Amino acid sequence: MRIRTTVILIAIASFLLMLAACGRSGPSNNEKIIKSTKSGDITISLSSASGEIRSGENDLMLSFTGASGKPIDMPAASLKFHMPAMGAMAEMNEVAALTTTGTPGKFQARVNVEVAGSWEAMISFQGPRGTEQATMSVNAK
Ligand SMILES: [Cu+2]
Repeated sequence: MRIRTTVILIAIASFLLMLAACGRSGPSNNEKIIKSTKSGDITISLSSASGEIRSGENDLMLSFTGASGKPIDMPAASLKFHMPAMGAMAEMNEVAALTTTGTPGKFQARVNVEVAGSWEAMISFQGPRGTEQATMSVNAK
């Protein structure tokens, strides 16, 4: 009886340890895709914890993945949000500050989106064909 209890306790303890380890390694699990687009075999995704872009300061993720969905090395990338001139409103360009993360092809993007509305997310990166550009329309709330 005592031995069996000990064995069960060890089993429970290892299970909890395993859960804790998995939880720690997976902060990317609470990322929601805002938008993605493809350039050749490369998928470019913008994501955030809320899955939204809001007017004001944003902490986003910019990810480049290969055909198989695996992270790919991305030596250089840039991201800016562009809104064309509308009426009396001059065009706006908000450049995101990108920092690398522990995952290849994944950057943390901090950007101040001045106003709510439709923006063009303009991405430039070093692809297999040299410098490539991609754009996606996003909506800031
Ligand atoms: Cu505008």
